[in-house]
Amino acid sequence: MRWSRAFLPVLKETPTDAQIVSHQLMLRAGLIRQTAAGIYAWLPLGFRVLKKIEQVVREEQDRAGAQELLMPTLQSADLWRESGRYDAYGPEMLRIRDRHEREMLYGPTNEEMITTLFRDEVKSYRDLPRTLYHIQWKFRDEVRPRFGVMRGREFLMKDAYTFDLDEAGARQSYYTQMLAYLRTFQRLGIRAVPMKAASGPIGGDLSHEFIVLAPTGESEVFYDGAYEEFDWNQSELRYGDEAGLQGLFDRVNATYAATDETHDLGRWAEVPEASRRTGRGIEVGHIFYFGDKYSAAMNLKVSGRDGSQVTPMMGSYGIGVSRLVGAMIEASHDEAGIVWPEAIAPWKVGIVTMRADDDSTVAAAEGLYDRLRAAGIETLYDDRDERGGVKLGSMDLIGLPWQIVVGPRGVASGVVELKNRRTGEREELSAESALARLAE
Ligand code: 5CA
Repeated sequence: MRWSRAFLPVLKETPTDAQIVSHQLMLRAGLIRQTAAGIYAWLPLGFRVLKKIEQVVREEQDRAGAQELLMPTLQSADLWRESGRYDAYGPEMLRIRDRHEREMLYGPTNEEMITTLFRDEVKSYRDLPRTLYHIQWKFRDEVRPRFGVMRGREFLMKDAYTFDLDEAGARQSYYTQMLAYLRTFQRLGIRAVPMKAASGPIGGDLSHEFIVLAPTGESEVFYDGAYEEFDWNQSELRYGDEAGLQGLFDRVNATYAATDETHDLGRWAEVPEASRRTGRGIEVGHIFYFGDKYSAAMNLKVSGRDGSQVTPMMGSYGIGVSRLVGAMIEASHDEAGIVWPEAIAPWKVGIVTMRADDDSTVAAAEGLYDRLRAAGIETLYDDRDERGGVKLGSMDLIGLPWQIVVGPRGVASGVVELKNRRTGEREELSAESALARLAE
């Protein structure tokens, strides 16, 4: 992408209406613009990041055996009357009437819809277990939307739903999603610690929140530093291996982690002092097992092995995909701007020409841009007619992992400068070597 043709509105000043650094940076670096309270448009740069996060979430769900579908954002009120949640949900639910005076709502979550979809098609124990998910916009009319996409009213969620014949099966499904979550966050390059949660309005007795450490987080957290050592991609952890997954769950339960709501001073005292970690955190995911709460209320039954009627056991599993964009910036930025991990960077490399009025500099930068693109490397080329210093500042602000700075002096001696955004390390090398390095 050429910056001169891009819709990439960066701001020099920090917007005064944004209180936390991720919100400030998302506005300054041109990721989002607010269109109504708690509702945001995703500009091209923000949208690229959102799609990349979504894709990592999708790939890890698929790897764990979940199947993607897509349910609508608008739902019928009748669906929610069946479960009894239409009245229980309260003012967070955005209620709408269509032209025929039918009561509708903008979905805050999809337990009811998935339960009826499943109920209407599935007849036998052979149809279980199943895990279905979608990545779709939700609406919750939060009293105080704040911190940008962190607590929005409209937000993007991955929500998965599991159906099993019995509680033992449902627990395995729960453990499977737990592992998928740990792998998803590890791949995104963030440390998200699973913490036992009070299960809230969704109900159920088995529930964990996944918390990313960040000083601006809404909840206070306490956890064992052992979480910093775990590698959730180790090959011994395999989907389908019941004993292995049980072991994973036992290990998570045995390794202390809690929010202020569930903090247990007795267990905390047993964590070796050197290993105690405290801080604040952002909830990026939440998983729930709720048994037959929806299947019983909505009359979902299948015939069991012995011909009897069985009510499937269910769980639901959410990841705040749009919230993750903010959470990742909270976890990875410096004074100059955002520092994207490579896995989700909007582009891998940014090229900056220091002198847009110098023909040989421009020719070298153009050549490099063509070759990077030919090599399939995602590149943003800042070809704007701006001062070099301004362009370097913008490039730092938007946080691409690599920068190639092309200036007249270097071009004369056959080198460009390759800068690593995270470490700040710079190296002068030939364009060929820079290309080879980035293609690695
Ligand atoms: N039905 C369940 C699981 S699918 C559910 O809705 N869970 S939830 O309420 O915990 O939401 C799942 C995730 O969505 C949360 O962990 C959080 O990361 C994200 N989320 C919830 N509310 C908001 C909001 N107002 N703005 C941004 N993200 C949100």
